[in-house]
Amino acid sequence: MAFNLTRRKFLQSASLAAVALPLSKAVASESGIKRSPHEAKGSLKNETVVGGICEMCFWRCQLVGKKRDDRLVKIEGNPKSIDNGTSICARGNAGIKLLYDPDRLKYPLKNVGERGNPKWKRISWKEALDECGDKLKAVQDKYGAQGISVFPHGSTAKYPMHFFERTVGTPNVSEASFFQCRGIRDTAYLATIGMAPGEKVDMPNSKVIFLLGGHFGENVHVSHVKSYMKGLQNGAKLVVVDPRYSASAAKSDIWVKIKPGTDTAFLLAIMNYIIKNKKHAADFIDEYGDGFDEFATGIKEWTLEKAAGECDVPVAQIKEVADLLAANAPNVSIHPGRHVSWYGNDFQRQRSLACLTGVLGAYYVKGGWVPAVTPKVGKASWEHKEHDEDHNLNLNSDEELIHPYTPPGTPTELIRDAALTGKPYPIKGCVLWGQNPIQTIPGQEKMKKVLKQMDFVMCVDVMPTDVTMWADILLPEVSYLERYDYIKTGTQWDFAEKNQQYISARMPLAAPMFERKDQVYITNEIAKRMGYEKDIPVKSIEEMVDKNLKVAGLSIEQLKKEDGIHIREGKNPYNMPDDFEVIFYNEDLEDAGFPGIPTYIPVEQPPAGFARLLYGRVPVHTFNRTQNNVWLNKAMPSNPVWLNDELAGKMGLADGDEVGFINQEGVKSRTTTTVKTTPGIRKDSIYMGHGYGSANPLMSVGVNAGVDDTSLITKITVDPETGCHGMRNNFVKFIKDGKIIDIPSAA
Ligand SMILES: Nc1nc2c(c(=O)[nH]1)N[C@H]1C(S)=C(S)[C@@H](COP(=O)(O)OP(=O)(O)OC[C@H]3O[C@@H](n4cnc5c(=O)[nH]c(N)nc54)[C@H](O)[C@@H]3O)O[C@H]1N2
Ligand SMILES: Nc1nc2c(c(=O)[nH]1)N[C@H]1C(S)=C(S)[C@@H](COP(=O)(O)OP(=O)(O)OC[C@H]3O[C@@H](n4cnc5c(=O)[nH]c(N)nc54)[C@H](O)[C@@H]3O)O[C@H]1N2
Ligand code: SF4
Ligand SMILES: [Mo]
Repeated sequence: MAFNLTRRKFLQSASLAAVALPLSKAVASESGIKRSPHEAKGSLKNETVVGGICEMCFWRCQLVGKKRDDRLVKIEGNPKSIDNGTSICARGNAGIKLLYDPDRLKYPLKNVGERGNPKWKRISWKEALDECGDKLKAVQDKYGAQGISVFPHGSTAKYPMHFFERTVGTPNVSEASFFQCRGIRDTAYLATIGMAPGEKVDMPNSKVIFLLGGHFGENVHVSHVKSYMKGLQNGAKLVVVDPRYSASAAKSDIWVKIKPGTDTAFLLAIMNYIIKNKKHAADFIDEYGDGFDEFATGIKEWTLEKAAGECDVPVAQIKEVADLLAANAPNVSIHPGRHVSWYGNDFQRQRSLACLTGVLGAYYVKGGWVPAVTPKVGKASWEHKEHDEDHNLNLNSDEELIHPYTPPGTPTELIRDAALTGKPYPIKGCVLWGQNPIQTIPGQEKMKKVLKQMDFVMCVDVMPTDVTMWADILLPEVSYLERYDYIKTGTQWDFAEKNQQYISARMPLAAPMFERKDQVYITNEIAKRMGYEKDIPVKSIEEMVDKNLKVAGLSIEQLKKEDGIHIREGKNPYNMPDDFEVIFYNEDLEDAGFPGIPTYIPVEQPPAGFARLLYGRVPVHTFNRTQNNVWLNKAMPSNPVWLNDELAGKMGLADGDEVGFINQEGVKSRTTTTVKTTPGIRKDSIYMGHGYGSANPLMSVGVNAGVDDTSLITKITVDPETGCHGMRNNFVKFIKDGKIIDIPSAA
C-alpha cells in the first residue's frame, strides 16, 4: 500500500516537474530524498539535536531530533520539556514526512498561467523579490498602504505581518486564528473578565470538566490533552455538550446531545436555575461581581423547560448538569473553547461561558480557570510608524465601530467586501503567508473573486496547497524543522504539581535544502525594495531570537547549553489580581447597541430535505496543511461523513457508500467521500473532518482526498460584536450516483 502510494506520488510529481517546471531532472536525487515509506535503515549514529519546536499545529511542542548521516530520522518530545514532555502526537511524529516531502516548494516560482489555474516557471530569488517589491510598491503608490491586504497565520507570518501593518501601514490584516477561530472567545472574555482566557484551565485538579463543543482527543494539543486526561484519571466528572458522540463524549459522564446553535439557551437556563436555587457563589460574586443583579433578573425567563424546548435536551438532563456543577463549585473547569466561530451568535455564548464560571466562583481556584503566568521576553520586530489616516474598514460613516469587539486586525468580510466593491477604497495587493483562505474562510468563490481582482498576489508557503494556486509569485519557506523562529514561553503543564515556567526558542533540527529561505530574509528583501531599508529591525532571524532572549538574560548559545529549554520558578497562578472582576451585565456593550446581558439569538434551522453541515478536527491532521503527508494520509486518507443510522436506513445509504453533497445554494462538492452511519449524531446534522479535498494537483498525495467542507460553506454569517465568521449555518443534501437524496426531517 505505502509503496504504491509513494511510487504513484513519485511518478506524478516527476512528470509534473517535467511539464510545468523547467527543473533539472530528478528532483529527488538533488536532495538525496529517497521515496521510501520508512526512513533509511542501518545503524543509528545517535546524534541528538535539541531545541526543535513543532509547528505541525500551532501548539508548538518542544522537540529533539535524532539524526543519522545528517538526515533527520526521528522526532521526539524533548525530555527536558515541562510542557509536552517526551510526548508528541501523530502529526508531530510525521514532521519528518513534511521535511522530506518531494512535493514541497523548493524554488521561487512565477505564475505564467492564470491565478487559480497556474503554470509555474522557476525564477531566481532576485527576480522574485524584485517583482514582489516592485508590485507591492506600485499598489501602495497608487492606492495607499491600505490597498495591500495580508492573510497571515502561524509563527513565520508574524514578522512580515508586523512589517505591512506597522511600518507600511495597512490595517487590512486578517488572521485565521482570530477571525475564523478563537477571536470571539478572546474578546467575549475581555468584555467579562478583562482578559483573553487562553485554554489554561486547571483540569488536573478539577472535580468537573465541562466542554461545550470541544472534543479533546480529536482536537489534539499535547499538554492540553495531558492535563485533561490527568483530570479524568483524578476522578473528574466530564460533561460534554455536543450534537455528536465525539471522542470526549465517549469518555463523558453526561453527554448532552444538544441541538446545534442553541448552546446559549442551555447555559442561561443552567445559570438561572443555579441562581434561583441559591447555589451560586454568593460571596465570590459579592466581592468580584459587577452587575450581577441586573444579570440575574435579565436571564429569569430561562427556565429549564424553556431551554429544554429550544435545545432539544430533556429538562432532567439540564438540571442534572446544573446540580453537578453547583455541587462541585468552585473546583470546576468551564472550558472557554478554542474554535468558536460557529453561528454568528457566538459572542453571546462565549460571554455566557465566562459568566457561568463567575456564577460558580471558579476563577483563580484549584480546578477552575487560572491564567498562564509566563516569563517576559523581548519583542523585537518592526516599529509602528505614524500614518496619516488609519483607513479602518471597521468604521461606519458616523465614524463608529461596526464591530466594536473585534480581535486584532480587520474582519475578513470587511476586507473582502472592500476589495470587491472598491469602496471605501480599492484593495489591490495581497500577501498570503501561512494561511490557506481558500479552505479556511467561508465563501470560497467569493475569496477567489477577491484574489482575481488583485493587481498582485504573493504567497509564501511550504507546500503547494490550494491557496498557492492563486499567487503570481510563490516563495518557498524553510519549514519549522530547518529554521530559527520565535520564542516560546509557558508553564508546567500541571502547574499545581510543580510551579515552573520555561523559555525556549525554535532551533533548526536539519539544514535547509534547495533554495528555501526564512521569514526575516524574505521580508527584509521586500522591505528594501519598497524603500524601508532604514526601518529593518533585525538582519537575521537569529539576531531577532537573540535580542528577545537577552531581555530574559539568555541567548541562543545559552539555550543550547540548557538542552533548548530554560526552566525557572513560576508565579503562583492562583493569585487573583486586586482589580479582578466579573462583569455580568456590561453597560459598554449595551451602549454599543448589543445585549449587556448574555442573550440567546436563535439561528436558522435546516429547510426540508437538508441537514446542517458540521465539521471539526481529526486527530491525525491539521486542517489542510498535513493532507499531503504520506504517514498521516495513510492513517486517515479521507473524511467519512457521519450520518444518523436511522436516517441512513430511510435514505437507503449504508457504510462505505460513496457520496457527494449539494448545499442550500445549489453548490455541489467537487469530490466524494464515504458514508459512516452511526447513532452518535443528531438527525438534523451531518459531520465531517475539516481540511480535506485539496484541489491542487501538485499535492500528489492529498489532492482530491475526501471532501472540502469549506467549499460547501457558502452562506456567510458574521458575529455582529466581533466581525468573525459563523461557519455552521449551511445545509446539505447527499448526492449518490448523480442523484440528489433528501435527508428526511429529524421529526
Ligand atoms: N470550514 C472550516 N474552516 C475553518 C475551520 C474549520 O474547522 N472548518 N477551522 C478554523 C480554524 S480553528 C483555524 S485556526 C483556521 C486555520 O486556517 P489556516 O491557517 O489557513 O490553516 P491551513 O488550512 O492549515 O493553512 C495554512 C497554510 O500554511 C501553510 N504552512 C504550513 N507551515 C508553514 C510555514 O512554516 N510557513 C509558511 N509560510 N506557510 C506554512 C500550509 O501549507 C497552508 O497552506 O481555519 C479556520 N477555518
Ligand atoms: N488534531 C488536531 N487538533 C487540533 C487542530 C487540528 O487541526 N488537528 N487544530 C487546533 C485548533 S487551531 C483549534 S481552534 C482547535 C479546535 O478544536 P475545537 O475547539 O474542539 O473545535 P472543532 O474541532 O471545530 O470542534 C467541533 C466540535 O463541535 C461540535 N459542534 C458542532 N456544532 C455544535 C454546537 O452547536 N454546539 C456544540 N456544543 N457543539 C457543536 C462538533 O460536533 C465537534 O465535535 O483544535 C486544535 N487542535
Ligand atoms: S500537538 Fe502535535 S502537531 Fe501540535 S505542536 Fe504538539 S506535537 Fe506538534
Ligand atoms: Mo483554530
